[in-house]
Order: sequence, then structure tokens, then C-alpha cells
Amino acid sequence: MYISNIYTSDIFGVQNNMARIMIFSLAIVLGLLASSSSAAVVEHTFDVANFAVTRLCQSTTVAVVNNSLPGPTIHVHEGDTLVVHVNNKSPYNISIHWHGVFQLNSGWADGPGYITQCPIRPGNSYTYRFNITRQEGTLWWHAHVSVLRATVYGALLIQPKLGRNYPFRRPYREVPIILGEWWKRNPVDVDREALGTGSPFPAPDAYTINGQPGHRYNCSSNEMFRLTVEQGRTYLLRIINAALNNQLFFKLAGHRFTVVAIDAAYTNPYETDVLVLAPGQTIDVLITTNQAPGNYYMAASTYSTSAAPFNDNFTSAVLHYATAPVTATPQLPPLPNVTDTPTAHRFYTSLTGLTTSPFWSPPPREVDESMFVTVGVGAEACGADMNCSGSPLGPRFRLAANMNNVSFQFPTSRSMLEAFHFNINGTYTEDFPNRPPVEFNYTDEAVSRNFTALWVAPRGTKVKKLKYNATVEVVLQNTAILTTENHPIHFHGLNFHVLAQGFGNFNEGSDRRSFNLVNPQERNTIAVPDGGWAVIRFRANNPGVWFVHCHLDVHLPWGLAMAFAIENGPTPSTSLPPPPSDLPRC
Ligand SMILES: *[C@@H]1O[C@H](CO)[C@@H](O)[C@H](O)[C@H]1NC(C)=O
Ligand SMILES: *[C@@H]1O[C@H](CO)[C@@H](O)[C@H](O)[C@H]1NC(C)=O
Ligand SMILES: *[C@@H]1O[C@H](CO)[C@@H](O)[C@H](O)[C@H]1NC(C)=O
Ligand SMILES: *[C@@H]1O[C@H](CO)[C@@H](O)[C@H](O)[C@H]1NC(C)=O
Ligand SMILES: *[C@@H]1O[C@H](CO)[C@@H](O)[C@H](O)[C@H]1NC(C)=O
Ligand SMILES: *[C@@H]1O[C@H](CO)[C@@H](O)[C@H](O)[C@H]1NC(C)=O
Ligand SMILES: *[C@@H]1O[C@H](CO)[C@@H](O)[C@H](O)[C@H]1NC(C)=O
Ligand SMILES: *[C@@H]1O[C@H](CO)[C@@H](O)[C@H](O)[C@H]1NC(C)=O
Ligand SMILES: *[C@@H]1O[C@H](CO)[C@@H](O)[C@H](O)[C@H]1NC(C)=O
Ligand SMILES: *[C@@H]1O[C@H](CO)[C@@H](O)[C@H](O)[C@H]1NC(C)=O
Ligand SMILES: *[C@@H]1O[C@H](CO)[C@@H](O)[C@H](O)[C@H]1NC(C)=O
Ligand SMILES: *[C@@H]1O[C@H](CO)[C@@H](O)[C@H](O)[C@H]1NC(C)=O
Ligand SMILES: [Cu+2]
Repeated sequence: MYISNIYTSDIFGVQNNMARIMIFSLAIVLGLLASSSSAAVVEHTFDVANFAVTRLCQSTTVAVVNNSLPGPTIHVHEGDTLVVHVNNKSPYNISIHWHGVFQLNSGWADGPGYITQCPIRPGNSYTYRFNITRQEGTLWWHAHVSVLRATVYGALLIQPKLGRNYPFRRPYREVPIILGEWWKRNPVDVDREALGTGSPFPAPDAYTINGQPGHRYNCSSNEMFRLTVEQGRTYLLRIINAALNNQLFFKLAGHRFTVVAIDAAYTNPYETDVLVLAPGQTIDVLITTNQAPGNYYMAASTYSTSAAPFNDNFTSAVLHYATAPVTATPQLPPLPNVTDTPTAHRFYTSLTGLTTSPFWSPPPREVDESMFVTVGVGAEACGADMNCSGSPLGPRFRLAANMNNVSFQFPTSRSMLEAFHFNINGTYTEDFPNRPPVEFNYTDEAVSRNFTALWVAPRGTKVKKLKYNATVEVVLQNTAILTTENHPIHFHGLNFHVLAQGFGNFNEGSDRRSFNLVNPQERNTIAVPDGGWAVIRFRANNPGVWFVHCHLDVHLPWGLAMAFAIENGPTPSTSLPPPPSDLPRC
């Protein structure tokens, strides 16, 4: 009935550590390692190519890595160097982003197309080379050109270096759980059509867990991820939301979760029976297999705050106790309502950072740069070469999006990082504003409806330049223009602390008093509340150009993005080295 599949090999733990220890000992015997260092070079090859994937009884040719969906899971230890040779054997321009990796002094390996590199063209290769430092937990990798990340993605799991432990009880096994979306048509074609007609990106035909839809979709009952567990053990589930456009609730029948990390930053343990992840976010949870032997469904369903299309069914997988009959009907967890903002908000705001983590750094108390950034959708004239008959705004307009009334325009002639590093004019301008040009009641839908002049933001490729080590506070304020919506804003190259979140307009007087400067959560992607705001702080300690954008993929070509350009520090170790010689050029 169920297919116990490819993922078995990814459930690592004891065996994997044994292998590492053996390699480690061998290295000492060979005298290859200096006394205390256990850092390894982990090397992989990714072949990106079109491949016929069968889901929902239908075969669809899509780009994937190494003929698998999801692609290979990468295992590293903190302190390792990761080297990945990417060969583009697909017909598309691609690049790979290592989502959440700091890329300290290695911005050339970050991956977003036209930001830190030009795409790898078909037939070409590029080697990503970077260190994994001062972060542990679950991250992931995905394509960062067009919508290719719909099928080009996989897990990147970071364990403590040998000799160090997790700041929680040692799990018996670790299991990646990657949530995704599946279309019966190649997403690249779906995207071309949506962009060409100004229509919204259509809902996926299914959500998936580890690439499989589960039992709720037509013709998918054999396509299910199954995790076999032993009684009375602790498992670490490393959950990733790799979906393009949907936030997802996640539940597991009969079991509670203890959250121990988010976005590869440790949290204080937080007990809950429901999780919510915005696209781009990850959560590490412990579960204990202390229930009656049997089968239990895990399931993920939409959390939606907008009128955008979503799939109204849910994806499922089975947690199977080894001693129970495989045929026993699994229990289903009750899932929250699609619009259950109180449940999502409770989860998002209950997490706090673990100040005893070896990588904890307190949020900056003094702020050098203070920004107030509006985030939201808007409109744009339909292009002369387009037919916007599918646009919800009528044929003359299509949907767009902006930050502080600048709708981000990708450059085409070179990457922004090359322009920054080599001081070349004309690729971007340094005038991203600290505040929106017009102050209005940002979250009042009546104001937004009445003043249509607010809708259209000019396109621009603007950065905010930062001195090395500057401390920055950003109030992210959602707007009600056209519609309110929760936007998950992702920062490349940095984690930030989340000091506070709320609904309505940020209030300088009262909301500032609610800041958590003691143990705020640390993340790389913040789901800014629907019709609300979030305040974050970070230290600009990583030279380079760092993309900041909505991780709802559909909002990226619409322009919901900006970038920080962080200058070099005073020393070589605080400066960005020159690019590798194989960096793809335009
Ligand atoms: C991907 O496939 C290539 C070519 O078959 C192989 O050399 C490589 O080891 C594979 N990589 C991973 C991470 O499995
Ligand atoms: C990465 O780590 C290696 C080995 O420790 C070191 O030689 C190299 O300088 C590091 N690279 C960067 C960009 O920090
Ligand atoms: C979800 O799938 C189940 C099982 O196939 C089906 O009974 C149900 O009608 C579906 N719901 C929706 C909203 O499509
Ligand atoms: C599933 O199949 C049934 C029966 O063939 C059909 O009526 C229904 O519309 C299908 N649902 C979806 C979501 O395709
Ligand atoms: C979800 O909530 C909406 C708004 O409160 C309500 O209209 C709808 O009936 C609810 N759906 C379910 C399945 O409870
Ligand atoms: C735009 O597309 C619609 C639907 O495909 C079609 O009916 C219409 O004729 C097209 N308009 C133009 C100007 O091509
Ligand atoms: C770049 O632009 C600045 C400001 O307009 C100007 O001062 C500088 O000379 C230009 N540099 C080059 C290389 O053109
Ligand atoms: C903004 O609009 C909201 C919703 O209409 C209203 O409740 C609030 O009082 C307004 N705020 C200000 C400062 O006018
Ligand atoms: C919006 O326009 C309507 C009709 O002109 C008016 O009654 C209302 O006061 C306006 N609302 C705002 C917030 O300006
Ligand atoms: C955005 O800029 C345009 C062009 O300068 C202006 O017409 C519009 O009112 C601005 N909108 C906002 C919300 O500031
Ligand atoms: C950057 O800030 C950190 C933390 O305050 C400090 O330890 C470091 O010396 C600073 N570096 C420079 C180059 O200013
Ligand atoms: C692929 O990338 C190259 C280099 O940036 C660019 O010239 C070309 O137009 C791109 N092709 C497509 C189909 O986007
Ligand atoms: Cu968005």
C-alpha cells in the first residue's frame, strides 16, 4: 500500500556519526589533522537536468538535481567547508542558493541570479565553495532563477562539530521533512503564462512531503512518504517549507512537538501540537514515540491571508511504529482553518532565542541605521508586449509589488556584487530610501482603495549601502494597498533578531516598549503579520550585496525586493575576496 522510499537513506544519526568518527580517526593516523580542528571539506556534484517525474498518475518533465525530487540531502558539521560542483545539463539558466547560510566573506557563492552571480547557462558549470560557520540546524538549497526552485531543492543539515553536543537531548534519528508544491505542468511554463497574461500564479495541484503528495489527492495514494519508528525513542524532525507560494500548517496525529531551532538558530524549547512555516523557513522539532503502536498521519495544509489561489486539500505522510501492522488505518490530525491567523501568530510570536547557545549574540542595543520599510503589492501598467487579459486589475494593469515604493528591477548586464566589488557604475543606484515617500494610514483598506495614486511604484535597482559593522533596525510595515497579506521577508547573508511583531500600523510610542532585547528569536525569514508589522535588528558584519525579498516566489518578479550593500571592513579577514575564476558572467 505505502511506498517506503528513497528517504530511508537520509535518516541519519548513529551510523553516519560512526562513519565520521572513523574518517576522523584515520585522518589523525595519517597525520593530516592538526591537534584540535575537526573541520572537513565536504564535496558534492549536482547535475541539474530535465527529468520525467511521475506524480498524481501523470508524468511531467521538470528540472531536478541528480534525477531526484527532492534533490540530494547534504550533511555537514559546523565548521566544515562545503564544495558543490554544479553542472547545468538543463535547458534553463540556473543558479543555486544556499538558503540561510551566512556566506561570511564568500558572497560569490550565495547564488541569487543577477545579485551575486549571473546564471549558469545551459552546458556550463560553477563550483560553489563556502564555509559553514556559527550556525547549526536545518537549512536548505534551492534554485534562484525564475521559478526553478519549485523542483530544484533539497535539505542542508548542519550538525555540531565532533566533540560538541546539541543543546537538547540527543535524538535517536534525524529525519528531513521537506514540504513542497507540485504542478501537473512544468512550473516554468506555468510561470511564463502567468507573467505573460498578468494572471495570478495558479495553485499547485498538490502539496508534498519529501516530494510525495500523500493520500488526499486523486491518484496519489501510493505516493506517500513513510517514516518507520521504534517505540520510546526521540526523533529530530528537520522541517523545511520549500513551497513557492504558500505558508503551511504542519501537524502530526497523536504527538506533540518540542521546537528546538528555527532557521538553523537554537530556540528555547517550545511545546506545541501545531507548527506553521512560511516559504523559506525551517523548524527543528523533537518528537517522542510514546504513543500506542500504530500509524499516524503527518499533514500540511495552507495558511493563507490573501485572495491568491491555494490548494484546499492537504498533503500527508505516515509515521509508522515498527511493531504495528502496516495496514492499520492511520489517525488524522485535525488541521487549522486556512485563515487561522490567531494560531499562526501565536506560534510565530512564542519562539525565543537560546541565549546559552554557543552562537548566541545579543541583539544590538545601539542602532546606527534606522529604517522604516513598507512592504506590499500594487499595480503596474501592462507591458506593451503583453496581453494582460488575465489580470484581476483589468487588461491595462497587472499586479506588481514594492518596498518603500520602489519596485525592484533585476539588472541584466552583470551581477550587483560584481558592480559593487569592482566599483562599476550603472548597475544599481545607492538611493534605496530609509522611509516611504508618502506617509499614510498603511493598513487602512479604505485609504488604499481611495487613493489609487499610491498603487503604482516606479521600478528601480536600488541598494541601501551600509558601513561594515553598522547596526541596523528595520521596521517592516505591511500595507493594505490592493489587499493586506502576510509577506515572508527573507534576508540573504545575515540572520536578524525579531524584536516585536503586531497588527495595524507600527506605533513608535507604544510598540517600541514591547521590544524583546533579552532573548528575541533569530531568523533569516520573517513572516510579517497580515496587515501588520515586524521589527528586526542586525549587525552588518558580512561584506557583500545581500538580497532581501519576499519568499512568496510570485512576488519576486513583481518587485518585492531590495538589497543591502555592505562595505568591506578594515582587515583582509573582514573583506570580500575577489571572485572565483569560474564565476558565471552575463
Ligand atoms: C549526482 O550525480 C553525479 C553524476 O551521476 C554524481 O557524480 C554525484 O555523486 C551525485 N551527487 C550526489 C550528491 O548524490
Ligand atoms: C574557510 O575555511 C578554511 C579552512 O578553515 C579557511 O582557510 C578559509 O579562509 C575560510 N574561507 C573563508 C571565506 O572564510
Ligand atoms: C481532498 O481529497 C479527498 C480524498 O480524495 C477528497 O475526498 C476531498 O473531496 C478532497 N477535497 C478537496 C477540497 O478537493
Ligand atoms: C478527482 O477525481 C474525481 C473522480 O474522477 C473527480 O470528480 C474530481 O473532480 C477529481 N478531483 C480533482 C481535484 O481533480
Ligand atoms: C474558516 O474560517 C472562515 C472565516 O472565519 C469560515 O468562513 C469558514 O467556514 C471556516 N472553515 C472551516 C472549514 O471551518
Ligand atoms: C488577449 O488574450 C485573450 C485571451 O487569450 C484574447 O481573447 C484576446 O484577443 C487577446 N488580446 C489581444 C489584444 O491580443
Ligand atoms: C560613477 O559615478 C560617480 C557619481 O556619479 C562618479 O563620481 C564617478 O566618476 C563614476 N565612476 C565611473 C568609473 O564612471
Ligand atoms: C488607520 O485605519 C484604521 C482602520 O480603518 C483605523 O482603525 C485607525 O484608527 C487608523 N489610524 C490612524 C492613525 O488614523
Ligand atoms: C474614501 O472615499 C469615500 C467616497 O468618496 C469617502 O466617503 C471616504 O471617506 C473615503 N475614505 C477615506 C479613508 O479617505
Ligand atoms: C510612489 O511613487 C510614485 C511616483 O513617484 C508616486 O506617484 C506614488 O504616489 C508613490 N506612492 C507611494 C505609496 O508613496
Ligand atoms: C564589529 O563589532 C563587534 C561587536 O561589537 C566587535 O567585536 C568588532 O571588533 C567590530 N569590528 C570592527 C572592525 O569594527
Ligand atoms: C540566460 O542568461 C544569460 C546571461 O545572463 C542571458 O543573456 C540570457 O538571456 C538568459 N536566457 C534566458 C532564457 O533567460
Ligand atoms: Cu510577498
